[in-house]
Amino acid sequence: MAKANQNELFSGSSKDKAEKDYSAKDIQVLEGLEPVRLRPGMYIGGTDARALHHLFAEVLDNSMDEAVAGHASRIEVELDVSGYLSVSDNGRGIPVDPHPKYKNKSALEVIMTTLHAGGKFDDKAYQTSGGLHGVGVSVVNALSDHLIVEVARGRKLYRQSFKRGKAIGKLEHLGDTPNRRGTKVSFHPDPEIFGPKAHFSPARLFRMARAKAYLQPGVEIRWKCAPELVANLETVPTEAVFLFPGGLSDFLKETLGNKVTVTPEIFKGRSKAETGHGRVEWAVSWSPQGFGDADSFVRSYCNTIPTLGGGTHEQGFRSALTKGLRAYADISGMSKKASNITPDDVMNSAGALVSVFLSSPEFQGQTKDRLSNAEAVRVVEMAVRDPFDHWLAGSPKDATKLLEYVIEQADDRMRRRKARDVKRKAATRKLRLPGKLADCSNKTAEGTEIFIVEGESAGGSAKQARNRKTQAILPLKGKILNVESASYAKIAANKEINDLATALGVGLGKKFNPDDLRYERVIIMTDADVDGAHIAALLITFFYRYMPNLLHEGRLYMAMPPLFRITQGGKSMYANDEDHKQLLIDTEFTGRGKIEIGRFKGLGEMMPAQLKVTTMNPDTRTLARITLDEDNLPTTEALVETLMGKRADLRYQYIQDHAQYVDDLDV
Ligand code: 28F
Repeated sequence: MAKANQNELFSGSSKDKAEKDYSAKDIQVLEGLEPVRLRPGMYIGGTDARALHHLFAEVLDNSMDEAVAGHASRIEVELDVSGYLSVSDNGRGIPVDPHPKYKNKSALEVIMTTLHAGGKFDDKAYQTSGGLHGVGVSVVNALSDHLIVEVARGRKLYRQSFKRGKAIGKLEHLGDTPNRRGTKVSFHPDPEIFGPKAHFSPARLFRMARAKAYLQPGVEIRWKCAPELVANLETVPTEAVFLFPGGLSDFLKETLGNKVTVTPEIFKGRSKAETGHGRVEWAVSWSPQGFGDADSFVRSYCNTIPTLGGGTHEQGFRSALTKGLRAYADISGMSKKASNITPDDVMNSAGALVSVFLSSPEFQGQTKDRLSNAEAVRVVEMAVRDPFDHWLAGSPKDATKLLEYVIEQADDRMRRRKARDVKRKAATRKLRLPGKLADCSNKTAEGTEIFIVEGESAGGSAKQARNRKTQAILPLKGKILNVESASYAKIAANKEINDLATALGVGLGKKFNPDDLRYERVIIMTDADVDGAHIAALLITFFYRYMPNLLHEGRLYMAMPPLFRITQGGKSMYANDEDHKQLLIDTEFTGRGKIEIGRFKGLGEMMPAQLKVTTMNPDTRTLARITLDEDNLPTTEALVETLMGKRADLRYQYIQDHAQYVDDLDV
């Protein structure tokens, strides 16, 4: 996209291509503003101080969009003594030509007075627009008892005033303005909406303006505030200029102050995609003393919008740092010591900032502040991983210091868990454990595992076959509740679920703490038939919903009991499935004599000794670990909902779409 250079922007002489061919025809007009005043909470999350400052964020985001799109280089923010807040930019100026559908209204008036108007849809210049995230300036207009917008465009100056979202007069043509371009919005929040005592907090506005400047290194943000409003605030000046060429790393340096950090240098960088979709910027440093009252912090943004709820961009960042450190451990001969480090260990004392730009951001959560685009995991991980590998390799001494520090975090965590285990193991002994649980005798969770076994008879065999020191057995009677389609009350009242949670030591509801797990591994052991598979699916759904850490940490397994026993003379072996059976017959039973093939109908049919050697003994068994595709969690989420949720129609459709891939359906 055309990027006017600095002086052109100031002199307003740049005839940006987009200015000519962009006009009112591109505005998708949807509806009036009445609903906004009736239910402001629906649009700005409430009418409290946070919501009041959201008005500022909305207007500022539109200026930032112009800057991110490369059309503006300066933004001014001014709070005057009467509580009017104005924001201006030196961008292209909101289009003012007549709107094709509303003949007697300008594009500007349509954008200011209709909801969702001015959606910057599919325009390259707006390919990473934060404004799309917001509800548009018309909401600000509706909730202001007075708003004035000035547009300098095509070397002409225009103005229009509004009262509670309604135009007070026509668009005014104020004549030539050869040296100015851009948009200025001055507004006064409506006391009818926010209450007579509501007022902007200079400190909050100051912080919001400064944060934006870090996020768009090229843009200069000027701050001005009436002296009366900051008289007793030492941290907020009456004037300031924010311009941070170093972007996020300036932000982090300022936050770090003179803290001691593990490595002398901040790990920072920005992706090659200088502007537009896929641009990533980051800065991270590790401080053992923490950051004020927190041990660590992560601040993330999408299109300069703060994502307080985190999201996929943070996931990609954590993943890149964790994988990078593990890889560094491998090449520096520390992989054994580093084998326990988790993303939490890496981030637990980190001060991290990550900013990503996406053309169509998706936000989730109550306050729409969690980024949910699955691609952001890859975009960020791809952008960060290589530079991190180089940063580590570039200063081996510091890299080793950082790795040792993170290993220490992991070791501390394991020690704390072990100490908790001993305490908990003792504590839960007093707990009413389900009678049918055959617990193991080891005092700590480390090295122990619990088998969740389908049916009483298999449970009996398993209790005989197990290693009493390290293996616990919890027989389940038939199928457990499908938690995906059950109410929480129903789940909490379900005996089987409660027995399961108590046996695992994690409790349910408020008492639920996945870290209280009484075993290192949980192994699902069901018959290798349709019912067994269903029970396994129900259990996996329960764990996915109520103990996701089990999956994230790779602690959930499926036992793999054999389907066949092959005997010839005195020799016998076990096969997991048809292919394995054929392979063994072709390779292990080539001698003469009759080959007997026995098929196991279920675990209960197995003698304890057979069950032990084929399925339970860690030295001879095969286990399938159940893991999550960390790069595609939203896909997993949708799949669990489809396969286990209430919507039978979705399941039906899924079966229709995938039936073609099933080859050996044993009905
Ligand atoms: C103080 C707040 O709102 N600045 C803005 C622009 C520029 C354009 C624009 C805005 C195009 C048609 C949707 C101009 N010329 N500051 C601001 N600057 N909106 S808001 O266009 C709106 C879109 O409808 C603009 C060419 N393209 C875009």
